[in-house]
Amino acid sequence: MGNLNGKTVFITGASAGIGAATAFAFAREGARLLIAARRHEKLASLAAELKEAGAIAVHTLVLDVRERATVASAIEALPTEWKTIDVLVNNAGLSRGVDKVYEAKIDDWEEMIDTNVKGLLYVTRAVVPGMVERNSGHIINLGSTAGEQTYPGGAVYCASKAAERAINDGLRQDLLGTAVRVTTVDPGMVETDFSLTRFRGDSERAAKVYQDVTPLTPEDVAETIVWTAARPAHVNIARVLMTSIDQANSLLFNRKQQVGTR
Ligand code: 8X3
Repeated sequence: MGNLNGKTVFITGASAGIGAATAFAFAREGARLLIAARRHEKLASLAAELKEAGAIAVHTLVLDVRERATVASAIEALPTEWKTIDVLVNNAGLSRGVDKVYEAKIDDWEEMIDTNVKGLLYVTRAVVPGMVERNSGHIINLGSTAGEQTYPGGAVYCASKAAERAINDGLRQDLLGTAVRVTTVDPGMVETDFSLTRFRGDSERAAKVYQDVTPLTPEDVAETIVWTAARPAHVNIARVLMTSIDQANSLLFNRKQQVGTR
């Protein structure tokens, strides 16, 4: 698919879910992978598997995107051969809780906004100047159907994804006149640890989210991400909004053949 062979792809939140699936999808294209996440052990085992899957080289970066100073210094300190980033996949993100705004834990808000909005910005700020200088590159942000339509209990998570969409659109305008591309890939329900994280390890509650419905898989999203990156250099896919066949939008699902809300 396109010529991604030998391209350096930087993926945040790469240790699991969509991030890990995206790393494998780029590995199969013969990319060089710079994988970042908070958990070192996960990254180390993933690195070996990615090489087996076809990655030309893999470099791991233990990184919490919420740490502004560390993000800047870690990217600045990358070995020379990893400094030329061709594709940045801003995937790190999470949700916490489904509480009503007037009852929610403020720490949950901080974590979502710090990761999904500020973290994405910190990484973007550190990586994009090099792309502009080289007049080459592609930023692919992970948005969500949640950024397009808010659902009950999701106000702050949805707000963080609406912010991602605004940043994506603003960045594309800021980069007009350069050859740097900007894309947001906005999936609906994807079966990952997303709900387990949202419900802080309550697996029964998390499983209910995917009950009687066929969600997207991380691989579905990963393939779409790689497809956007593999378009010819003059083609910028601005946005891909994608759901499984059992989801119409943020609010409407087909569960057990009965159309209903979340
Ligand atoms: C994840 C989609 O609807 O579960 O971004 O919030 S949803």
